[in-house]
Amino acid sequence: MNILRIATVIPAAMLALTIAGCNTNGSGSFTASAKQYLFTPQGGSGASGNAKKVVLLDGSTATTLTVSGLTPLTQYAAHYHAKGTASSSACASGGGITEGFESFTTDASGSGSVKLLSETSKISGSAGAYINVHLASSLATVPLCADLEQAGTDLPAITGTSSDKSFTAQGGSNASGVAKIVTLSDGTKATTLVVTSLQANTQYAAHYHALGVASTNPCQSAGPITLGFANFTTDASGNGTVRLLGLTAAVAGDLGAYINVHLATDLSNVPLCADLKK
Ligand SMILES: [Cu+2]
Repeated sequence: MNILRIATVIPAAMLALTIAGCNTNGSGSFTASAKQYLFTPQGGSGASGNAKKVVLLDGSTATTLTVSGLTPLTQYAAHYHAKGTASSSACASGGGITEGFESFTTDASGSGSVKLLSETSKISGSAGAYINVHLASSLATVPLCADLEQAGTDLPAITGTSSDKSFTAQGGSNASGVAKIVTLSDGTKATTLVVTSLQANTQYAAHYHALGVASTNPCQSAGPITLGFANFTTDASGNGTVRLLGLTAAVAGDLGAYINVHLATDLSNVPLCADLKK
């Protein structure tokens, strides 16, 4: 494997960005380059797949893992790992986890996919040297690894349009925030929620909701959840950030009428809502 490695590796952070026109605040459109890295089967697993990385202009990176040849109907975990010291080869270097994907379950043919929106700086350079896919029930079993120190393959450029939606305080809260929504031409949507003045050191949940029937005002319409963010915890000042990469179709039209931020321990407590129909 070392024979194939080139002396000067290109850090993931240096992925080229082609900017056709950009605006990181408010609304705007841009073009970003996309790179694909192949997964290499580990331990004779016979599995395969790829990791697609798109570096956005707002400091976030969208990663989609597509894998096949794994054990059917089985739960897997995947992580970005930092470069470790055990080997000069990234996949054998034993580095620590820097960012985790949500666990995912393979279909009846052993294929699966998982998406993650990350803060780019957390997975750049040596902080994002490789991605491992682990058996969720036994993390020591690693059927696939993608070496991100390899050059990767250029994919057709991806265009995006960004739109910022303000959160409105609900129920007497004095919190505030913004939902930064980037709709990408590959059928995904990258959403970053930046919220302030919530309760300090407290866990919150957030979801896209469909338009409900209780009101014509989306935030009062009590519609069902269509896409959920990972729970997040505010800092000592009550500020928090959470990111989500999802399929645009899941929140298209009335399926994505509003985004609520809920107290994780009491979902009926909703301090913030962003009306996406405005
Ligand atoms: Cu909700």
